[in-house]
Amino acid sequence: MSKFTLSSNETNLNADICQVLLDLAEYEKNVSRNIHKYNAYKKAAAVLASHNKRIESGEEAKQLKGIGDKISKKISELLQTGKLKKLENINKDEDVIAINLLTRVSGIGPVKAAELVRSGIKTLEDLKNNEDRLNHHQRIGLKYFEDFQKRIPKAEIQEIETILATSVKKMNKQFSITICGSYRRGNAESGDIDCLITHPDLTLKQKKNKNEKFTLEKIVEALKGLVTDTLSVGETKFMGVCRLNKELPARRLDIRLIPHERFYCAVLYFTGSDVFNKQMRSHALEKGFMLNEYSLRHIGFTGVPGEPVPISSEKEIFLYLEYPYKEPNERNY
Ligand code: 8DG
Ligand code: CA
Ligand code: CA
Repeated sequence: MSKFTLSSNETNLNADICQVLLDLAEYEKNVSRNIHKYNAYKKAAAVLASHNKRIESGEEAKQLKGIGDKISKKISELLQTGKLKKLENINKDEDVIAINLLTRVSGIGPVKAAELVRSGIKTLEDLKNNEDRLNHHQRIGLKYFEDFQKRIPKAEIQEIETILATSVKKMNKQFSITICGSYRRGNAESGDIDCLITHPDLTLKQKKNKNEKFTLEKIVEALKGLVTDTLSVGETKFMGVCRLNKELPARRLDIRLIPHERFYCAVLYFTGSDVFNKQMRSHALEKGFMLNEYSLRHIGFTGVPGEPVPISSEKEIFLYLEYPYKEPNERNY
């Protein structure tokens, strides 16, 4: 099973082609570590997934924005022969298989995976016998390997959302939580839960004054019944594990505590998709703005970004950028 799945709600008429492109993307990310090629394959797969017609040839695919010469040639080969030599060779390579497997363990990235494979550690069994080579996050990742492979149904995230909201509002009524990622984009299933929390009194200025009322550790403490493990926790980012009940799998939960001024830029960024974000960012540049997960800033004559533009809703960001507003469920590519 590939790590990458498509986040689309509509029927995908090009699902088989997309899967091949996503397998190639995974290879570029994990093995070649070529982020440009990775992005190109991801983008092409997203474009094909949302195309409401079955693609019949590489030439036809090339007409679509986001599919270049090289990828269209691969689509040609795939459609004409029913397979792709490059992918067949990749899938035969024992080390490639091992690297792809190990990077599925939460906390193991491509570099660590390659290092493990070089020293002969290639299976989950090998990992279990070499736990001393793993850090805390990676050990928990290994422990829940099977569970973390499972996608999370929307209904389950809705229940978790209610518990998260109730628990933090018990601490202070003015806390507000938003679950972003594929869940917010309306997908039927998600890989993990991306939760953002803010509070009107949690401002950048107060952050400097170290307001102890709003530490992430205290929030996590209030979630004891839901959260089962902590992978890592800092001032602004918690990575961990939660579980609704014993009958259900353990789930990956990320919580970010965001200063109020930055909340809407964060919501936009963490809603994604990553392909959509890239598009939006380059559109912003064309309009003379720098957009990231923290802020929207005007780029002056000198090319230096100015002070963050005050933002009080996601829609405002679209307005500033003269970009037609897209509902979260329209941001899958
Ligand atoms: P999934 O969990 O259902 O697989 O999909 P997702 O919710 O879209 O992906 P995610 O990996 O959980 O990331 C959440 C959002 O964060 C994503 O939709 C867009 C944004 N994001 C980027 N780049 C990156 C990145 O490099 N790492 C992470 N973790 N998030 C990113 O735009
Ligand atoms: Ca997610
Ligand atoms: Ca995530």
